Amino acid sequence: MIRPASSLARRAATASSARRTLATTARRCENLPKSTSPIVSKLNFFNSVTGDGTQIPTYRVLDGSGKPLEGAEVPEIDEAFATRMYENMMLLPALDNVLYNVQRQGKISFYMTSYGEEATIIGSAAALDMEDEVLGQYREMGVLLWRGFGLDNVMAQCFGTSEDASSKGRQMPVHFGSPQHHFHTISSPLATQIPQAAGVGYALKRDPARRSKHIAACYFGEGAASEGDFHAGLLLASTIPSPTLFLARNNGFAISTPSTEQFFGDGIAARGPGYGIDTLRVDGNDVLAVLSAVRAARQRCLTQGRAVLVEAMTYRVGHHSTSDDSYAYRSRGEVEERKRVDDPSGRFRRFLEARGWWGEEREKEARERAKKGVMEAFRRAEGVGRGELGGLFEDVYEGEQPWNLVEQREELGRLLRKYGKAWGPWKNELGKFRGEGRDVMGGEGKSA
Ligand SMILES: Cc1ncc(C[n+]2csc(CCOP(=O)(O)OP(=O)(O)O)c2C)c(N)n1
Ligand SMILES: [Mg+2]
Repeated sequence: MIRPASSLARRAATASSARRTLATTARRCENLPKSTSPIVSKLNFFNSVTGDGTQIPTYRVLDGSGKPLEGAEVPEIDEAFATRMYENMMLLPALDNVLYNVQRQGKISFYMTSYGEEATIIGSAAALDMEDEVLGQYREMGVLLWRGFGLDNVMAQCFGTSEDASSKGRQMPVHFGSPQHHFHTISSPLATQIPQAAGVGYALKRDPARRSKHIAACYFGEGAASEGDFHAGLLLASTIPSPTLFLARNNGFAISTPSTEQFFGDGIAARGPGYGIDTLRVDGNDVLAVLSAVRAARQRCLTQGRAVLVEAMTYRVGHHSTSDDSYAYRSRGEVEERKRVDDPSGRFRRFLEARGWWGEEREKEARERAKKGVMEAFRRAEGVGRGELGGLFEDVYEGEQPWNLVEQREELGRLLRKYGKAWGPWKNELGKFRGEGRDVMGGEGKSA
């Protein structure tokens, strides 16, 4: 029987629609909701980012003797840039030597050194744009030095003098901050800078004047990465994409806790892919590898408008801070051995010498210049003194002072009138302030 053409077409259409329905059902059976995960029939647990159980590799340019590895691409640097990096790496320990001892003499209350981490800090600072927003943890003074903050500002902050541009002498030492240098003020509670950085990165992306030009660069230790804020920050930057570079300084310790007790997985880098974040592990004692890694990571942040995680592997040679004696939990031998086998400055110096960019004469001259500059700044800061005591209550809020601060200021005044001259430690402290606290005590500081 010959069917009319229209009926044939109808049947063909019905058959094709049935095929489509079948195919859709089959796809639904194979695939998972909201996922394109391939289906497998083998039960296979996994616990490795690399897929084959090996550790995430570490990117390196220079070997231990400062020679480029075979096949390694030496980043583009000229003599002036390279020697500037080296001189900044040299300035850090010159400052650390003096400020550590100054704290020991009781002239400042606290200090933290960067010994051993010079390559991570200076290499990354040199890779950033001077106007990238930096959110540090506390061991990143070198970023400010690289940006031209200057020794006088370092000393003013650590001594808490009236010239302290970071916080008018009202913060703990090493809690630097400088809007002019795009360096957000350090805060002591660990990891708070990490979600803040995701927000700063997002603000940069929303600002037409800075979009695709600047990134937020966030430094933190591997210890801080155990805080909830680390996870909050990375998730935030991953789901609300922003040009944020997360730079983990894995220096082996969170005060006395060795990194072996801080995580069971493959360091901090292993966590990046969990958040869908491009990640790289770099030898943090190889300044050229850090320079290349951070330059590339920064570029990736800008072109993709997304976060990147870099884990720099290094070693904290100094004690955690002046409140710590690390020989209570690690041997002197271990520290000496690390210094001997891998001194980041020595490694870079050998590279510079091989290029004919550095030598004994320049080394001596630069060392003397660094030491002299630090000593001069130290002596200057020692003579400056603090601002008015009442400044303690200012600038927290704009406009009228809230009632609770007014009450606290009055209470301090009452206590100082009573004990300020009678109790040695307070008398001593008051003497350091301009006006010796009279602005808070009122009148002549008579006893109550
Ligand atoms: C929320 C919070 N918990 C604890 C501390 C005390 N604390 C200060 S530094 C530190 C160790 C941090 O180690 P890491 O992040 O690895 O940085 P590193 O000192 O090694 O540079 C701890 C536990 C703190 N400041 N804030
Ligand atoms: Mg650490």
